[in-house]
Amino acid sequence: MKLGFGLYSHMLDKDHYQFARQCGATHVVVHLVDYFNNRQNTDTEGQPVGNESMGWGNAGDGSLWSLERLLQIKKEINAAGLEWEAIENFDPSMWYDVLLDGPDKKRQIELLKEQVRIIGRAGIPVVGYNFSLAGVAGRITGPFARGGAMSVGMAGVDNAPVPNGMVWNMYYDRTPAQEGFLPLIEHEELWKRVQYFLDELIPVAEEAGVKLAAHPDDPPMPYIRQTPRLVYQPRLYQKLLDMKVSKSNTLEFCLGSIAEMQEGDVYAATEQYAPHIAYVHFRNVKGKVPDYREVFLDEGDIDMMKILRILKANHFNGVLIPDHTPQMNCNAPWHSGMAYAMGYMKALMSQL
Ligand SMILES: [Mn+2]
Repeated sequence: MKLGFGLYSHMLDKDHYQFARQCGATHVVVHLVDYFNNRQNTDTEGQPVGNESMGWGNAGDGSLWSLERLLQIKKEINAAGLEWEAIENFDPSMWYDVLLDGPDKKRQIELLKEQVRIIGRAGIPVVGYNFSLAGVAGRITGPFARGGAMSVGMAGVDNAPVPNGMVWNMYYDRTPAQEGFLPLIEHEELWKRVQYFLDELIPVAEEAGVKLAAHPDDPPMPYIRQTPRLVYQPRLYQKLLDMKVSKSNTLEFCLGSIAEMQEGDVYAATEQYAPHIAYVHFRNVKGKVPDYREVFLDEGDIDMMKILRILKANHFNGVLIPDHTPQMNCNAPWHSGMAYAMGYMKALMSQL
């Protein structure tokens, strides 16, 4: 197994690469979507939360990430002694009508195919995605972790409808043709949409030597903001795998989201899905939806060492990243929280 580090788009610079390396990372997972809308000082924000009306702000302009741009970033990552393992998430502006079954779906799925080919040519082995209408929404921030460390959690379900022009918790269109909200659909319709996505994209990913890796729902409720969710119980990951059997149909295995699910258990899920995991979000929580808190790795419900042993016994050899972590009281809340998580992970991994 390899220790990795996740970097948001505004962190793609030498200092952050060196910080990751100093924490012991050998690999990085990179977000190219800007959830922070170009804000520079985000050390106190840690992870995007947003609110109902703004979400995470504006999506991109629909253009693809070019080969030149990816190769330039890769060069800088490699210069810091790191490998680029994955890109995490497509920009909503690239595929909103694939998610929404809208009129531009066919053109956008071709764009995604081209993006996957470019990612393959850049030699990046994995692209993570989250097939979700509401996205990561409906969470709250507070002093929920040990010592009052700021973290994220959930206290009840957010039922505010999603405005037109927004999907995946970002705006792809600020002035949509129609005011109002996303039409209500059921789970069956969402599964039809993901089937189309997999049928079209997986063969291209196979050819490009890229794995598509699905993140489960965060938070894992059957509905958020009046939209159905896809993978909100551990068993639904199997349904996703069965829809398109391929070495490119894989999982971005988020331990926190899986532990938050109301059914199943995180150890059985790790055992079951280990052969299909592209990379792991290694984080801990207390509680389950609709009432849970993100906490430090060593104070949550999950026995993290037990997870590592299960992964090892199942020959998982991929990358683990901390995903999110509580923030610590100092001038660098995000950095200190991450450094704590990385040190803890490195120590656990050395005991395997
Ligand atoms: Mn995650």
